[in-house]
Amino acid sequence: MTREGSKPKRAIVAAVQLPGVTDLEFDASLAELRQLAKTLGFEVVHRFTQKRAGLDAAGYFGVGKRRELRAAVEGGADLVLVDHEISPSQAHTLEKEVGCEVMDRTMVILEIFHRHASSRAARAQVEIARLGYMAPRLREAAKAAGPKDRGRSGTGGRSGGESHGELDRRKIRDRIAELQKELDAMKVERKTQRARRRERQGLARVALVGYTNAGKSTLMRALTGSEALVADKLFATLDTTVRALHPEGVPRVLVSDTVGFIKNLPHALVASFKSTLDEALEASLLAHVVDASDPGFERQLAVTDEVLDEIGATDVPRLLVFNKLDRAGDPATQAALEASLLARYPGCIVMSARRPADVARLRDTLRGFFERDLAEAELFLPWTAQNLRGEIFATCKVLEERADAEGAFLRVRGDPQTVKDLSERFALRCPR
Ligand SMILES: Nc1nc2c(ncn2[C@@H]2O[C@H](COP(=O)(O)OP(=O)(O)O)[C@@H](O)[C@H]2O)c(=O)[nH]1
Ligand SMILES: [Mg+2]
Repeated sequence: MTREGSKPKRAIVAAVQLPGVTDLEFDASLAELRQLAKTLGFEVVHRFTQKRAGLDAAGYFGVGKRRELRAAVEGGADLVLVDHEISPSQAHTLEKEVGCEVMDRTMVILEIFHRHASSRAARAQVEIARLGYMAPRLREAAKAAGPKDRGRSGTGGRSGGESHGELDRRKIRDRIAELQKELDAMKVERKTQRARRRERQGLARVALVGYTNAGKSTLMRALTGSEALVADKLFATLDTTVRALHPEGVPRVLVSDTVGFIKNLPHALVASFKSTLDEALEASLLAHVVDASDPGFERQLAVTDEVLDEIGATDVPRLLVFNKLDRAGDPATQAALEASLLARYPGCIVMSARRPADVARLRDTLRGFFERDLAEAELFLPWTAQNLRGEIFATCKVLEERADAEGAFLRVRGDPQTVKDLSERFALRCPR
């Protein structure tokens, strides 16, 4: 329903500020929702807030405020994003009164996870969360619409029919049970997956991980330069962006942008969030991007590390990238922060995505990581075995080629295992 068309949907981010919530927390949460909206390709046109002692039971905002919101929507918006999880009846009332689709925070996050779920397990896990979210909403839609009517359009009461409320609920229960069974069965497959992962270790892949708003997508664009997506079948991803480091070198380094960590993640979505991080396990290097200008960055860093360990990424090397240094105060403050980060996190990078020289430094570091492990060798390919030429060119970079009466000499560079295998098969002279 929220797929990007030619024109982005215009969204209003809206929230009630409850008494216990400080301005700082409130603003941070809304800023995060705004960022999530951008992730989905929406254009955020307006921010709409109200201080209240509690959420209005009928329609989230108070009656007067709902009228104001309607005016704001009529001023030019296609949907309203609410920064709480609201009840189905609150959503229903709001949609009716403001005159456009309403998505709550949970719905927004589910949509992002849905787009990022690349493995079969992740897709099943996200679908379970979606169904769990939808079940009470269908019930509500059935109640509100009466027996003959259709459910509300927004969150997906899709099937018609007389007793669809009851029927759909049973279908949802069955489907969740079915998916759960599939997930259990997949656990058995984990071993094969791990083997497959090892197989791919020869490939140079970096996954950008970290909190939403840390600057992952910005860095991805800056590092890869081109807008062209790499259709890498080995990644088997659907919506995730995979691009090659630009300009390309040897080996070709692929960068992928993973789903961001969310500060305000509803508990029911934790499992599906972790499952969408699966793709990080396929990388040979995790570039952990941290917003150094965020006062809470240390806690975020710790949480990210914890979750990466939990999903089994313990043995994937990590590079800590502290970003947004330019936002961390005046030049003296920035310099002090940089020095302290370098001292506390040896080997880390401190940078700003806004500074091209910093981006170039990051690119070199990433490249260096993969070049470090390359091996070189000279192969001899007799004229009688020219049919194997294609294989060599496909697995290695051929640096130099010369020929004599018996065959061709190829100087190649590639990952050590490939080069070793080739060296054993083609009478060679290995340097060193
Ligand atoms: N000042 C500053 N802003 C940045 C930097 N990197 C990213 N941003 C901004 O931070 C916001 C979030 O960036 P984005 O790449 O979408 O974050 P993601 O959620 O991690 O993908 C955007 O408005 C970026 O323009 C940086 O180094 N300095
Ligand atoms: Mg992003």
